[in-house]
Amino acid sequence: MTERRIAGARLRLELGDITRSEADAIVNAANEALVGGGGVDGAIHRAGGPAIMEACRRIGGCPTGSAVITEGGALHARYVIHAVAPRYSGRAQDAMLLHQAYSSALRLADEHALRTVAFPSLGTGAYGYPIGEASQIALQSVARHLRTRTRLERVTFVLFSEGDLSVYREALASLANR
Ligand code: AR6
Repeated sequence: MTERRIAGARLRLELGDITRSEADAIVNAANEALVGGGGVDGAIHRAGGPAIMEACRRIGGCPTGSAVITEGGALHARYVIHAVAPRYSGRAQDAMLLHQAYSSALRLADEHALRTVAFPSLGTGAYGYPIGEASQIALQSVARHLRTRTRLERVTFVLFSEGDLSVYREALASLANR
């Protein structure tokens, strides 16, 4: 576990399975149709049960770079925040859309007065975002949010492999103080 304090809150990195997180909300790497899929999305729906998919169906969809919130079903987390990263294309807009996916999720967490939220590495699985660049965008987006007026006390990235964790550790170490 690695941690850094940012404006009184904690930004933490850990290795594990996000479905077991005890945060108030876990973030899902969803698709625009909110229909479920593989990766972390599949794992969250399997662990959380059908109520989450029913809520997604009622919402109907979520454009790339935005996020929606549902109940957490059978998960320990009270909520799931479904955020949609871009499919990596190599174009300049990818970075902006990935940043927006993180900031939309964080805004929803604040709107629901949540204190703790856990993220996976959005976009770096099926959607192909190179993890070196994605990890910097992810941590910068969270750090920027924590420096605003926020109720969040802890944001945790739950990384799924030692390799991913070490990339995020490097990005955290090089995160500027302001
Ligand atoms: N806990 C934490 N991280 C996980 C877990 C888990 N249980 N399982 C996988 N990861 P991906 P994307 C990591 O593909 O790239 C889905 O089909 C994984 O190793 O889940 O945003 C959706 O329905 C990787 O580092 O999300 C969409 O269609 C990271 O989570 C599409 O994939 C993200 O990989 C979204 O693709």
